Amino acid sequence: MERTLSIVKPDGVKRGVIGEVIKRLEESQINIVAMKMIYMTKNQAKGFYAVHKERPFFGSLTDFMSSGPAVVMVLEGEGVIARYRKLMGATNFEEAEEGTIRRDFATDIEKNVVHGSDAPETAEFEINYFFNSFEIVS
Ligand code: 3AN
Repeated sequence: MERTLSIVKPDGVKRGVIGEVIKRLEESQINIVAMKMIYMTKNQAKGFYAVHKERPFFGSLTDFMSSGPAVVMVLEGEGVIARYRKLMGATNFEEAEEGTIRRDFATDIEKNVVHGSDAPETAEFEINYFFNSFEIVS
């Protein structure tokens, strides 16, 4: 059974699409096994995105991710990493398929509404970054 970390980013929370993201997860029969609202500090955002620390957009990305509340969720199911990434759509919303979350709601390559882990190893790191085992139901 695979797990992945989902984030409704600060732009998604501000624009009122938490419910829309959850609705799409439920419609796709993706199980939510943990969920909470967080407000990351700049340092917490830097730790979360440490893999991108050499990228030119790192400063701006971590400013954005610490600019307001976000909702973090753990999703569970067979092939859930790929299934959730398909629901999200491409990083650049202009290239995302019709009907995906980013195509429908993103306004910017950086402010792209949602995050989803891209592999089992990153999922494990990202889930442990925000949740302890008692916060995840099975
Ligand atoms: P994804 O979230 O689709 O897996 P990553 O992991 O390549 O994309 O990038 C992490 C985050 O960094 C993206 N969600 C987006 O917010 C931001 N980002 C990625 N590429 C760019 C870019 N070229 N310019 C600005 N921000 C970017």
